[in-house]
Amino acid sequence: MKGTVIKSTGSWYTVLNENKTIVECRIKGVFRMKGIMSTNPIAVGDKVEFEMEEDGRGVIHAIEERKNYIIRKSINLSKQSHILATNLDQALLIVTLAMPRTSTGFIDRFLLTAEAYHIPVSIIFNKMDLFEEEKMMESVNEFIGIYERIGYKCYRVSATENKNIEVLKEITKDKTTLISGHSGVGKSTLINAMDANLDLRVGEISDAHNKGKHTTTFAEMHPLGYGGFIIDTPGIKELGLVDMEKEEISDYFPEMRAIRNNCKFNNCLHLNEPKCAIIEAVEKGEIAVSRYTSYLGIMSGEELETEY
Ligand SMILES: Nc1nc2c(ncn2[C@@H]2O[C@H](COP(=O)(O)OP(=O)(O)O)[C@@H](O)[C@H]2O)c(=O)[nH]1
Ligand SMILES: [Mg+2]
Ligand SMILES: [Zn+2]
Repeated sequence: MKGTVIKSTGSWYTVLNENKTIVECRIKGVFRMKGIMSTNPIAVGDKVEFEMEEDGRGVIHAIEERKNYIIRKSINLSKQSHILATNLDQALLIVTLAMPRTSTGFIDRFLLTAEAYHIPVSIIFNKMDLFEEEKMMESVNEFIGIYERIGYKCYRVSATENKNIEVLKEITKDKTTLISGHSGVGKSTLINAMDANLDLRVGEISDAHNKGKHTTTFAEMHPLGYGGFIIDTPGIKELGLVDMEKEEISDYFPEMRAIRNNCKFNNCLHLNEPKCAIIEAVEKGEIAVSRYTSYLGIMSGEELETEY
């Protein structure tokens, strides 16, 4: 039988099979992935083959090749990674401009990582009900415009006022979607607004907060009533940064990638080199200063805020 892993707790895997029933499965044999050493052989999103045992449980014996995956690097410097989720169609980055305000540094770091993983991202600006005054709208639009101009799809929504939730349903229908963002931005409220049957707890700080950073966090995949899956990664707001060379980083900033070949030196790092097309674009206001600041921070290896 074939199915999709929707939850994993370590040794047991919850598999939704093709006829929409749920089977608890174990694994048999060794599953190893090319390229990375991971603490978990199978993760949420994996398409697996399994056989039923007499006790009504299953045994997974094969795993389909992954379209993509996201990992979280272990913090203890071992080379092991934890696979958070696989086979994603897209990610929705939930951000807020107040209560709490999501920083451009965090947004840019997330976008960079998703670009490197080849996962398309839409940015969802939640709590828009807080900005109804016209004066405020101006600075809101300016902020959002930075990302719209680069080509990211941006949506202005309010989970509590049920504004623009229909469009979120449209873009998630029949897709596997990762939901990310800081704690408190309204992820659970939004997911509930999209599908009331899910009934996630609002205002709950994830376990990772209480247990500290070293806890292994398992993602969970929720089937949507209207088709598709939502993957929620409790307590994880940052994707593990893929290993990348300094020369590659500007490739993952789409507005830099577009003009990088115009730099005088083909190994230009866009830091202080003469005739650098990217620095010139920042000076002309064609690349946002905040984006370039994020680029410099990432180039210098700066750790972003990692509070949970
Ligand atoms: N004003 C306003 N508050 C919201 C909105 N969405 C969520 N909240 C509030 O933000 C808080 C955190 O929401 P929650 O869904 O738990 O956030 P999560 O940590 O990202 O899952 C709760 O008090 C929600 O009621 C919104 O669209 N507007
Ligand atoms: Mg939540
Ligand atoms: Zn350059």
